[in-house]
Amino acid sequence: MTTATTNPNPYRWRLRLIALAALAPIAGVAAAASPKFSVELVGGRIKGDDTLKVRQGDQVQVSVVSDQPLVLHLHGYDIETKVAPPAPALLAFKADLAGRFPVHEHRHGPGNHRAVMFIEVHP
Ligand SMILES: [Cu+2]
Repeated sequence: MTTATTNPNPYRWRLRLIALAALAPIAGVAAAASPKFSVELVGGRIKGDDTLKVRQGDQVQVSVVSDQPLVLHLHGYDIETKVAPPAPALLAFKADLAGRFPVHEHRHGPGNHRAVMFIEVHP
């Protein structure tokens, strides 16, 4: 006398595992990127494009060289970075806030508070 055994189809489980494995790379794409920029300031003015574009959530790194000492102030995020030539300075932050933010230069004396570049954080 034989007992009937339930026979769960092993192929069905295998197919589910394949489906999960296929989804994993898609989840990876949504992870935050780490964009890196290099900018050069001459006389407090940027050479090239004055707008850096990143995505919200990115870990952003901006390497800055300048021919004169100054302090960069990223408004909105309220981050200050001192630039002391000839060493490059690093402005690093996590782009949590979306929007267009000016980076000011702060130097001693009047009239030295103006935007040298902009950082656009796109949602
Ligand atoms: Cu400022």
